[in-house]
Amino acid sequence: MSVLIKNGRVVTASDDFLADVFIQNEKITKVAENISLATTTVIDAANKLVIPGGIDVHTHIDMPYGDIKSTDDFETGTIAAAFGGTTTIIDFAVQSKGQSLFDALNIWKQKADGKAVIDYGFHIIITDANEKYLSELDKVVNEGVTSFKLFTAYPGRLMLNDSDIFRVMQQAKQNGALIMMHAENGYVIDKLIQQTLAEGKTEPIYHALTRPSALEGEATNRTIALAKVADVPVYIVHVTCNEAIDAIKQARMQGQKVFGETCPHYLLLSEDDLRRPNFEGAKYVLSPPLREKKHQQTLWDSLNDNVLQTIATDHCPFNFRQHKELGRYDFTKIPNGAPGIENRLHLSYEFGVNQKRFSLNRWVELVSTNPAKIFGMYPQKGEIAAGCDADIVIWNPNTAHTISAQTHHMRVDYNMFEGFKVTGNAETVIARGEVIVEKNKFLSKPGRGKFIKRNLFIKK
Ligand code: DUC
Ligand code: ZN
Ligand code: ZN
Repeated sequence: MSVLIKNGRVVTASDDFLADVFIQNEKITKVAENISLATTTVIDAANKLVIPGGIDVHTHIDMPYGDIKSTDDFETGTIAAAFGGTTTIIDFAVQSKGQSLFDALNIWKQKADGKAVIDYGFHIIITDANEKYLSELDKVVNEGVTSFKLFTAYPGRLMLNDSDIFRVMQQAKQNGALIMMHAENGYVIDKLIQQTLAEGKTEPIYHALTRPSALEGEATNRTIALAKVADVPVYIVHVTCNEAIDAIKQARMQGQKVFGETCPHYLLLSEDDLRRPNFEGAKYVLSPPLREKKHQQTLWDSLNDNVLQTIATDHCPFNFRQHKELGRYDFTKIPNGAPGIENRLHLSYEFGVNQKRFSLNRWVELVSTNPAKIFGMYPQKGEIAAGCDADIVIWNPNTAHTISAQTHHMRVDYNMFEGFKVTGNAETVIARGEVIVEKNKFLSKPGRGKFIKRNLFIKK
């Protein structure tokens, strides 16, 4: 099977040129002017951008949460991702306490197998740093799971103490894996929550008010200090605020290998959304919380200045009806998380590129190339060149649409960006050489996506 993309404007993290792209057997085989090879499928990309498929390195699909689970499974979630121009995701397998890392990984592999329509990898969330599981780390890395998320929040559930965090970092130092951190001070947050509920304050806004940005700054600083002593690189997930940015910037200026991610909701929404009437604020309950607007400019600047390197979604959808409503009388019972997998490229293109906050090349770098590089998939993914996987989005920069739950493909009953107007859309989406989305139609089948064995962050 072959595909020829004619007359497009090829935009990568580093280049911007007019060329044709030839695809054969899942790979890009040629990028050049005026290719005239025989093919079964020709796509005219005149006046459109030809970019590497988006890579979302932060999703929670089919994730158990108390008695419920996130509403997208690997079929619905990855179809929605594809409609938005994302052709690879990295989801989080969660280790329960007392569980082998391999068991956790296998559970998540089974969730994805036969369902995912785009390629996927896994990080593992380590919640039990018992030495017997740490010894598994090296073996899991050999299976292509080369990044591990830890938490400084949620004591008794997901949190590791500083000495366990340090032990995992030491193990990563030995095997070359990348440590990712959810950085918020869990002990202090839990105390604030206890005091706030005791005062009878139960509305969604208190989710944000009990998780102040200073506590994200503290935990980010602490994480960076521990990584420095362990001498490992560290990736801070979902960065939201000035205090965390200051910590990352300082460390990077001193030459420490610290990377950071933010998400569209921190760039475009704020604490004010949690104050929406009729309990609608619950739609915006996620962690770390949405912040005051004053943090947004810093986040945009950091994406431009390379203090932050990636935009991911933290896609973790729960329905407003029935799920979010569990917390109508107690904000701590509102399931934590929100949908976003479908709109990452739309929003970052509109508010980043169209509104001149960063360049077209930087956009590609933030949503595709850097995620591939940091998470061990480059140049297989995140690039347009001969030999790379043919994961390509033909982006129409002129298509305008209004984001809405009425038209999105995510299996959830609301969209945080309802009513946002964006220009730019993934018109044709090619995943390993197969056209899977064309003009708002999904053309493929569940189960075509493959597990990607990722390389180490540090080559051994
Ligand atoms: N952290 C995440 O990354 N996602 C959902 C909730 C959380 O605390
Ligand atoms: Zn997190
Ligand atoms: Zn997350």
